Amino acid sequence: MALLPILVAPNPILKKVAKPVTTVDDEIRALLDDMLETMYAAPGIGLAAPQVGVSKRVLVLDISPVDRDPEPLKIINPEIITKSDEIKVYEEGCLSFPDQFADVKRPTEVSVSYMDEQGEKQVMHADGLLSTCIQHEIDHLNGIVFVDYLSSIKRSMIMRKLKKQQKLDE
Ligand code: K1U
Ligand code: ZN
Repeated sequence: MALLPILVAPNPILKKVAKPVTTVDDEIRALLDDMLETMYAAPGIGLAAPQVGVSKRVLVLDISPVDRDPEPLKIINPEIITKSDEIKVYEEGCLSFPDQFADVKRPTEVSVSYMDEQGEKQVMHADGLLSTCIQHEIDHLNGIVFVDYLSSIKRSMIMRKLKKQQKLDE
């Protein structure tokens, strides 16, 4: 297993539409394991492959509380098949936008089809934080980041803060 570097915005890979996985093989399973290790170390509750520079439709999640057993989810080629009409607001963060948070409106519940690490088709129904997180991660696979939902003023403020921080880190 390996810790992978997480890309920070602005980075063109974060704006690309990721490619579907055609074969679930050991390379994809190793990527999923490395992504989970990277997510736990960050720490985060989700991570999409483009965030580690891999433009493939792969993501990992674990929303279990820190004092409980881990409940990792490894998700390949996810597709949202139903969305609730009800919308909720959640203050989101993103590992590619360190220390930046903003309210984002999304459907309260979604159903998602995907392949697991054995290449078996699965369907999950998600509500609460799992719903927010999986929608956020699927957005990453489509080149969409949470600041895309904000007003241009709020987005510019966040991008300015990130660039300032990156200069200080250089
Ligand atoms: O995609 C990412 O960058 C991961 C992101 C997922 C996410 C968080 C909140 C709402 C939607 C999607 C994160 O994990 S940010 C870090 C975070 O939220 C967190 C970190 C440690 C403990 C609990 C939460
Ligand atoms: Zn993110």
